[in-house]
Amino acid sequence: MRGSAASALLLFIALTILVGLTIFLFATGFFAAPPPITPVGVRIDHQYNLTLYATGMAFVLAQLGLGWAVFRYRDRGQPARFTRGNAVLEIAWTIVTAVVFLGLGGLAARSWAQSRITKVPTDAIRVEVTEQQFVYNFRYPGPDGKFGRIDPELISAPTGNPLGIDPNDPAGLDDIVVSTLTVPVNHPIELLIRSQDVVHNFFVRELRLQQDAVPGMTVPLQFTPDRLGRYYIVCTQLCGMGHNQMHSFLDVVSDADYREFLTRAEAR
Ligand SMILES: [Cu+2]
Repeated sequence: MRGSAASALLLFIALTILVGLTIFLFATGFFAAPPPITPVGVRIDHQYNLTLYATGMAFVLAQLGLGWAVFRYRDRGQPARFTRGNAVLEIAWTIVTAVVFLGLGGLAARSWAQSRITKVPTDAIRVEVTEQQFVYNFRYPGPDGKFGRIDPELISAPTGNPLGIDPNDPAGLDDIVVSTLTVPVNHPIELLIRSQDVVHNFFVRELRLQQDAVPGMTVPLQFTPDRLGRYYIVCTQLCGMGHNQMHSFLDVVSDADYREFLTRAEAR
Protein backbone atom coordinates (compact mmCIF):
# COMPACT_ATOMS: atom_id res chain seq x y z
CA MET A 1 0.00 0.00 0.00
CA ARG A 2 1.42 3.35 -1.03
CA GLY A 3 2.40 5.75 1.68
CA SER A 4 1.59 3.36 4.52
CA ALA A 5 3.81 3.54 7.58
CA ALA A 6 2.32 0.38 9.11
CA SER A 7 4.33 -2.28 7.22
CA ALA A 8 7.60 -0.37 7.59
CA LEU A 9 6.94 0.07 11.30
CA LEU A 10 6.13 -3.66 11.67
CA LEU A 11 9.44 -4.60 10.00
CA PHE A 12 11.31 -2.23 12.29
CA ILE A 13 9.64 -3.77 15.36
CA ALA A 14 10.30 -7.33 14.10
CA LEU A 15 14.02 -6.55 13.63
CA THR A 16 14.22 -4.97 17.09
CA ILE A 17 12.63 -8.06 18.67
CA LEU A 18 15.08 -10.29 16.76
CA VAL A 19 18.02 -8.25 18.07
CA GLY A 20 16.66 -8.29 21.63
CA LEU A 21 16.04 -12.04 21.56
CA THR A 22 19.54 -12.73 20.21
CA ILE A 23 21.17 -10.60 22.93
CA PHE A 24 19.03 -12.33 25.55
CA LEU A 25 20.03 -15.84 24.37
CA PHE A 26 23.75 -15.03 24.45
CA ALA A 27 23.64 -12.96 27.66
CA THR A 28 21.88 -15.72 29.60
CA GLY A 29 24.42 -18.30 28.39
CA PHE A 30 21.83 -20.33 26.53
CA PHE A 31 24.56 -21.72 24.23
CA ALA A 32 27.23 -21.94 26.92
CA ALA A 33 29.92 -24.58 26.35
CA PRO A 34 31.13 -26.86 29.17
CA PRO A 35 34.10 -25.36 31.07
CA PRO A 36 37.52 -25.75 29.40
CA ILE A 37 40.03 -28.27 30.81
CA THR A 38 43.29 -26.64 29.67
CA PRO A 39 44.93 -23.24 30.36
CA VAL A 40 44.90 -22.60 26.59
CA GLY A 41 41.18 -23.41 26.58
CA VAL A 42 40.59 -20.61 29.08
CA ARG A 43 42.44 -18.17 26.82
CA ILE A 44 40.50 -19.39 23.78
CA ASP A 45 37.24 -18.73 25.64
CA HIS A 46 38.43 -15.22 26.44
CA GLN A 47 39.31 -14.70 22.78
CA TYR A 48 35.95 -16.09 21.71
CA ASN A 49 34.17 -13.64 24.01
CA LEU A 50 36.15 -10.72 22.55
CA THR A 51 35.09 -11.78 19.05
CA LEU A 52 31.51 -12.17 20.22
CA TYR A 53 31.46 -8.64 21.71
CA ALA A 54 32.89 -7.12 18.52
CA THR A 55 30.65 -9.00 16.11
CA GLY A 56 27.67 -8.67 18.49
CA MET A 57 28.05 -4.91 18.50
CA ALA A 58 28.25 -4.86 14.69
CA PHE A 59 25.18 -7.11 14.52
CA VAL A 60 23.10 -4.87 16.81
CA LEU A 61 24.13 -1.67 15.00
CA ALA A 62 23.54 -3.18 11.54
CA GLN A 63 20.12 -4.68 12.34
CA LEU A 64 18.81 -1.60 14.15
CA GLY A 65 20.25 0.58 11.35
CA LEU A 66 18.44 -1.60 8.81
CA GLY A 67 15.18 -1.25 10.75
CA TRP A 68 15.62 2.51 10.94
CA ALA A 69 16.38 2.76 7.17
CA VAL A 70 13.34 0.64 6.30
CA PHE A 71 11.12 2.99 8.29
CA ARG A 72 12.84 6.28 7.43
CA TYR A 73 13.00 5.65 3.66
CA ARG A 74 9.65 3.91 3.28
CA ASP A 75 7.45 4.41 0.24
CA ARG A 76 5.57 7.69 0.60
CA GLY A 77 4.53 7.83 -3.03
CA GLN A 78 7.62 9.89 -3.94
CA PRO A 79 9.82 9.14 -7.02
CA ALA A 80 13.04 7.19 -6.32
CA ARG A 81 16.23 9.25 -5.95
CA PHE A 82 19.67 8.25 -7.24
CA THR A 83 22.59 8.42 -4.83
CA ARG A 84 26.30 7.76 -5.32
CA GLY A 85 26.76 6.81 -1.67
CA ASN A 86 29.33 8.32 0.66
CA ALA A 87 33.00 7.62 -0.08
CA VAL A 88 34.21 8.87 3.32
CA LEU A 89 31.83 6.53 5.17
CA GLU A 90 32.77 3.60 2.93
CA ILE A 91 36.49 4.10 3.58
CA ALA A 92 35.92 4.65 7.32
CA TRP A 93 33.99 1.45 7.98
CA THR A 94 36.27 -0.59 5.75
CA ILE A 95 39.26 0.58 7.83
CA VAL A 96 37.43 -0.04 11.13
CA THR A 97 36.45 -3.56 9.98
CA ALA A 98 40.03 -4.31 8.86
CA VAL A 99 41.50 -3.10 12.17
CA VAL A 100 39.02 -5.15 14.25
CA PHE A 101 39.46 -8.24 12.07
CA LEU A 102 43.28 -8.14 11.99
CA GLY A 103 43.43 -7.10 15.66
CA LEU A 104 41.36 -10.09 16.80
CA GLY A 105 43.46 -12.37 14.56
CA GLY A 106 46.68 -10.99 16.06
CA LEU A 107 45.44 -11.41 19.63
CA ALA A 108 44.42 -15.02 18.94
CA ALA A 109 47.69 -16.02 17.27
CA ARG A 110 49.43 -16.99 20.53
CA SER A 111 46.68 -19.31 21.77
CA TRP A 112 46.51 -20.90 18.35
CA ALA A 113 50.28 -21.35 18.13
CA GLN A 114 50.43 -22.89 21.62
CA SER A 115 48.39 -25.86 20.44
CA ARG A 116 50.06 -26.25 17.09
CA ILE A 117 53.52 -24.83 16.52
CA THR A 118 55.07 -24.23 19.95
CA LYS A 119 57.96 -26.62 20.65
CA VAL A 120 56.60 -29.68 22.43
CA PRO A 121 58.09 -30.25 25.95
CA THR A 122 60.56 -33.15 25.93
CA ASP A 123 58.55 -35.06 28.55
CA ALA A 124 55.33 -34.82 26.54
CA ILE A 125 53.38 -38.04 26.10
CA ARG A 126 52.95 -38.78 22.41
CA VAL A 127 49.89 -40.60 21.18
CA GLU A 128 49.16 -41.33 17.56
CA VAL A 129 45.51 -40.85 16.58
CA THR A 130 44.40 -42.74 13.49
CA GLU A 131 40.91 -42.13 12.18
CA GLN A 132 39.01 -44.23 9.70
CA GLN A 133 35.37 -44.83 8.76
CA PHE A 134 34.03 -44.76 11.52
CA VAL A 135 36.38 -45.37 14.40
CA TYR A 136 39.32 -43.89 16.28
CA ASN A 137 42.46 -45.86 17.10
CA PHE A 138 45.01 -44.53 19.58
CA ARG A 139 48.57 -45.84 19.55
CA TYR A 140 51.02 -45.48 22.44
CA PRO A 141 54.69 -46.26 21.74
CA GLY A 142 54.99 -48.69 24.67
CA PRO A 143 57.95 -49.05 27.11
CA ASP A 144 60.60 -48.40 24.41
CA GLY A 145 59.09 -44.96 23.67
CA LYS A 146 59.22 -45.64 19.93
CA PHE A 147 56.41 -46.16 17.45
CA GLY A 148 56.92 -49.18 15.22
CA ARG A 149 56.93 -48.95 11.43
CA ILE A 150 53.54 -48.87 9.72
CA ASP A 151 52.80 -50.43 6.36
CA PRO A 152 49.41 -49.76 4.70
CA GLU A 153 49.66 -53.22 3.05
CA LEU A 154 49.53 -54.83 6.50
CA ILE A 155 46.33 -53.06 7.65
CA SER A 156 43.95 -55.78 8.80
CA ALA A 157 41.36 -54.90 11.40
CA PRO A 158 39.84 -58.45 11.56
CA THR A 159 43.21 -59.95 12.60
CA GLY A 160 43.80 -57.25 15.20
CA ASN A 161 46.15 -55.00 13.25
CA PRO A 162 43.96 -52.00 12.25
CA LEU A 163 46.99 -49.72 11.84
CA GLY A 164 49.19 -52.08 9.80
CA ILE A 165 52.05 -52.27 12.33
CA ASP A 166 55.00 -54.19 10.82
CA PRO A 167 55.62 -57.32 13.00
CA ASN A 168 59.25 -57.39 11.75
CA ASP A 169 60.05 -54.03 13.33
CA PRO A 170 61.08 -54.59 16.99
CA ALA A 171 60.01 -51.02 17.88
CA GLY A 172 56.43 -51.93 17.08
CA LEU A 173 56.18 -55.12 19.16
CA ASP A 174 55.33 -53.24 22.37
CA ASP A 175 53.07 -50.63 20.73
CA ILE A 176 49.68 -50.30 22.39
CA VAL A 177 46.58 -49.77 20.25
CA VAL A 178 43.32 -48.90 22.00
CA SER A 179 39.98 -47.39 21.02
CA THR A 180 39.77 -44.68 23.68
CA LEU A 181 42.32 -42.02 24.61
CA THR A 182 43.65 -42.12 28.18
CA VAL A 183 46.02 -39.39 29.40
CA PRO A 184 47.37 -38.35 32.81
CA VAL A 185 46.26 -35.02 34.26
CA ASN A 186 48.71 -32.05 34.22
CA HIS A 187 51.06 -33.66 31.69
CA PRO A 188 51.78 -32.21 28.26
CA ILE A 189 50.27 -34.43 25.58
CA GLU A 190 51.14 -34.44 21.91
CA LEU A 191 48.71 -36.05 19.48
CA LEU A 192 49.76 -37.05 15.98
CA ILE A 193 46.56 -37.02 13.97
CA ARG A 194 46.19 -39.16 10.85
CA SER A 195 43.49 -40.60 8.63
CA GLN A 196 43.38 -43.92 6.80
CA ASP A 197 40.69 -43.01 4.29
CA VAL A 198 38.79 -39.72 4.01
CA VAL A 199 38.99 -36.41 5.86
CA HIS A 200 37.88 -36.86 9.47
CA ASN A 201 38.18 -34.65 12.51
CA PHE A 202 39.29 -34.72 16.12
CA PHE A 203 37.13 -32.46 18.29
CA VAL A 204 36.87 -32.27 22.06
CA ARG A 205 34.71 -29.38 23.25
CA GLU A 206 36.38 -29.19 26.66
CA LEU A 207 39.84 -28.90 25.05
CA ARG A 208 38.56 -26.16 22.74
CA LEU A 209 40.51 -27.95 20.02
CA GLN A 210 39.34 -29.12 16.66
CA GLN A 211 41.63 -30.58 14.04
CA ASP A 212 40.99 -32.26 10.71
CA ALA A 213 42.56 -35.65 10.07
CA VAL A 214 43.82 -35.51 6.50
CA PRO A 215 44.89 -38.60 4.51
CA GLY A 216 48.64 -38.49 3.81
CA MET A 217 49.38 -36.02 6.60
CA THR A 218 50.35 -36.31 10.26
CA VAL A 219 49.08 -33.25 12.09
CA PRO A 220 50.50 -32.55 15.56
CA LEU A 221 48.29 -31.09 18.28
CA GLN A 222 49.34 -30.45 21.89
CA PHE A 223 47.54 -29.75 25.13
CA THR A 224 47.90 -30.11 28.89
CA PRO A 225 44.64 -31.12 30.57
CA ASP A 226 44.19 -29.89 34.16
CA ARG A 227 40.90 -31.53 35.07
CA LEU A 228 40.03 -35.19 35.59
CA GLY A 229 37.07 -36.61 33.73
CA ARG A 230 35.67 -38.36 30.68
CA TYR A 231 35.05 -36.22 27.61
CA TYR A 232 33.56 -36.92 24.20
CA ILE A 233 35.80 -37.03 21.13
CA VAL A 234 33.72 -36.50 18.01
CA CYS A 235 34.30 -36.35 14.27
CA THR A 236 33.01 -33.08 12.84
CA GLN A 237 33.64 -33.83 9.17
CA LEU A 238 30.81 -35.47 7.26
CA CYS A 239 32.87 -38.58 6.49
CA GLY A 240 30.29 -41.09 5.28
CA MET A 241 27.11 -42.94 6.20
CA GLY A 242 28.32 -43.79 9.73
CA HIS A 243 29.58 -40.27 10.50
CA ASN A 244 26.95 -39.62 13.16
CA GLN A 245 28.16 -42.72 15.07
CA MET A 246 31.84 -41.76 14.93
CA HIS A 247 33.05 -40.87 18.39
CA SER A 248 35.38 -41.95 21.17
CA PHE A 249 36.33 -40.80 24.66
CA LEU A 250 39.14 -38.82 26.20
CA ASP A 251 39.80 -40.02 29.75
CA VAL A 252 41.89 -37.63 31.84
CA VAL A 253 43.07 -39.71 34.82
CA SER A 254 45.46 -39.49 37.78
CA ASP A 255 49.12 -40.54 37.41
CA ALA A 256 48.43 -43.78 39.28
CA ASP A 257 45.44 -44.62 37.08
CA TYR A 258 47.49 -43.83 33.98
CA ARG A 259 50.27 -46.22 35.06
CA GLU A 260 47.63 -48.86 35.73
CA PHE A 261 46.12 -48.28 32.30
CA LEU A 262 49.52 -48.75 30.64
CA THR A 263 50.29 -51.90 32.66
CA ARG A 264 46.93 -53.40 31.75
CA ALA A 265 47.28 -52.48 28.07
CA GLU A 266 50.85 -53.80 27.86
CA ALA A 267 49.78 -57.10 29.39
CA ARG A 268 47.31 -57.75 26.59
CU1 LIG B 1 34.75 -39.20 10.51
